[in-house]
Amino acid sequence: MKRALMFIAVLLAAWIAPALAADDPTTAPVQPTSTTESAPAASSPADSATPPATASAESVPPAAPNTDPDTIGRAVDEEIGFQPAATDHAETIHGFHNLLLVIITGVAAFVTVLLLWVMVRYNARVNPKPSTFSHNTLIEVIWTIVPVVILVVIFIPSMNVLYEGDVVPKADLTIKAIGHQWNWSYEYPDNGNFSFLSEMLSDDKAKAAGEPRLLGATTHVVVPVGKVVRVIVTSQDVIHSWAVPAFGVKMDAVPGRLNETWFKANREGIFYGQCSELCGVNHAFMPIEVEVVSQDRFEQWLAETKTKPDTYQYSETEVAPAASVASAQH
Ligand SMILES: [Cu+2]
Repeated sequence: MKRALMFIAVLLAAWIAPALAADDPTTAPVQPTSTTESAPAASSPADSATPPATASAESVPPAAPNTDPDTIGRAVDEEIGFQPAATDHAETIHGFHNLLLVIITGVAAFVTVLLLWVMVRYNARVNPKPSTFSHNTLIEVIWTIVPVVILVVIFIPSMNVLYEGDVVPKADLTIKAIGHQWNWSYEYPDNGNFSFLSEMLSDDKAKAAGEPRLLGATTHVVVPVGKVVRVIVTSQDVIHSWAVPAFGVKMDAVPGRLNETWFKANREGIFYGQCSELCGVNHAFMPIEVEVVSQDRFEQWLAETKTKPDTYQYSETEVAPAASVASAQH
């Protein structure tokens, strides 16, 4: 008993000590928050990966980053849990997560109580003469049936979530996301067939633009609100992953393969994501920025892209709109 208590004490100490150390500003690692002094303007993601310890960015007036959870999809200080869902599919995923949380908490609590009860009530000192029976039909039936019921309860909504994410409904719009080491490029095949590159903003530029550090991108994926957007995801070099948490979307970008996912944003705003497949040294510096706008604003943006040939490159050939592609498939 004494040894067991000592073991628990050692475990607690090992758990508490790093937590205390993290509170101590002298030993805590520097947190990469947006208020951290930033490095001089980096010309490429590679530069910003290793910022020098100087602070010459004070001349840039800091714009207040948007932290309104209704119009922004990003991690916010002092929040816990998921980013607010911006699609019905993300809502479904959150619901499934909450169900699993209840089940796993119940199971863990039950097993813990059972274990403690056995340790206290049936240890060698309290119960020196143990019983010798080895079978009990009722309890064996229960411990077989109950886990099966729990698994079935998990299985049904789990398949629902998988199916919903996997089967693309009739798309209003198709975009193509291509992963590169280390940025994303996008194609809008059924809106004039243009393409553009989207790179991470340097710390200074992000600060000036009121964009979150490491999440702001030079160009945004612009899509209309309430429309089914099919995203074709692929890669040019290694495996990346196109992920936007608020949409409940995460799809691997595999070279030589076209993967498909979709989302239908239910409100306007800016939603951030990141490459979510370890793809190399600058993996952390290829953000995704999706701007969900009204149909009118979307059309305005499409018109604007024609006036910026340096940013948006139009292809000679226009491809068939998504609607006719979809009908040709079915
Ligand atoms: Cu990547």
